[in-house]
Amino acid sequence: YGTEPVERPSREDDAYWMRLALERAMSACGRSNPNPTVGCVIVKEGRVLAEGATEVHGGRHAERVAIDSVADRSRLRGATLYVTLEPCSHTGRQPPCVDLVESCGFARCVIGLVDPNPLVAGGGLRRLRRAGVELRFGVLRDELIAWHLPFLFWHLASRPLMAAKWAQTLDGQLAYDSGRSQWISGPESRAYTHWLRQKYDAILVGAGTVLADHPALTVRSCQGPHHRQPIRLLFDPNARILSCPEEQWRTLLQRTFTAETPTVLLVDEAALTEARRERLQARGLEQVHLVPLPAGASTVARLYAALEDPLLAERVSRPLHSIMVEGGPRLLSALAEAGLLDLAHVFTAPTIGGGLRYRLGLSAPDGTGLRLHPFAHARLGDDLLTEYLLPSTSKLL
Ligand code: AOF
Ligand code: ZN
Repeated sequence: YGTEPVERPSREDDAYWMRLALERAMSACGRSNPNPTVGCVIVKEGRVLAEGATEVHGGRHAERVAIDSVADRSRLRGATLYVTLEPCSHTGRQPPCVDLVESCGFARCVIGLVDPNPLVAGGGLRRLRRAGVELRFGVLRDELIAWHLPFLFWHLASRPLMAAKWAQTLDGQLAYDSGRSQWISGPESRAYTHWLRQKYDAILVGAGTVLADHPALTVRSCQGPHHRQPIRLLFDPNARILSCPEEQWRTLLQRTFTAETPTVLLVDEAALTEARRERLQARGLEQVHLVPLPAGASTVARLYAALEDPLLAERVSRPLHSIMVEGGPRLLSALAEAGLLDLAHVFTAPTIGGGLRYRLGLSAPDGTGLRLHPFAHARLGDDLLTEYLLPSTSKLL
């Protein structure tokens, strides 16, 4: 994840230690949502004294986790604290980190990003500066923005972040003409996708993808501990899923409606015939929620209104601050065209599909194409991963 540096920084560089703090945060991916998953390392004389990442929502912040792990606090005097986000200066579920940081006598604090939470918003930086701590700010800025984007976006745009994820062939197909899409990218890309899923509060797919792939949409087969499963959101205005053949229905029950995480069916009220409702009710599936789409100007506007509705968050017992859309091309194109995509994770596999059916079908308004801002590149096995911000997202930051 993040941009591969041209020259790997050395241990004398702040970037080296900040990357370690970021890696610490990444190993706790999704654990603290909707709190940002912050990473922290404390370094003295070229060695790591302590490290930490934010605990589950309401738990200790990264700085406190790191500092608490050092029994003899006097060892922290003169050390450098690296933290991906400004230490907080407010009392929330946790006391202000800045009080604790100030009391340790650090010689320097290297801070990644300003916390956009209006309760903090530079307050932590100002406190440390006043206390005479040497500060450095902005190290690894782009990578930290990418990492903390769901949290930043929630404060800057006041709406959930919509991130697209798709795998494509070299000639831009999101599925082969047979409709198969699962095997375009390789195992490394799939492992990365699974890891990434826990960062987002929910995964959204359209009925076409559900009926073609019967996806599980869960976090599995990635390295390290898994912190949580995203909610599954199935967008199915015409209730096609509820009227599929019996054999397919049984497959869906086994794969897509499993009890490990809630599944939400977003359906048009008018398409909800008694028979379709009953099919769901007959099974007593507590983890499956039927949510009618509210009124709106277009289908995607209605979808978005449903996602923003606090009632949905209540049903699934989780705020939905960030959503990853895992295709297919029709849903992705409709969202992009409506200006409702903010970020894209794109895997390109070394395969030529040669077909035409499953491509993004965007009509950019002025015929010049929609230009995205790439912020990270990586090689994953034989695939290339590029991560892009949509133009409206770059403007916010
Ligand atoms: C930090 N370090 O590791 C995190 C911070 O309710 P609370 O007390 O948990 O506060 C949540 C807010 O604290 C959150 O909205 C964000 O502004 C900041 N998160 N701050 O110093 C951390 N996760
Ligand atoms: Zn804090």
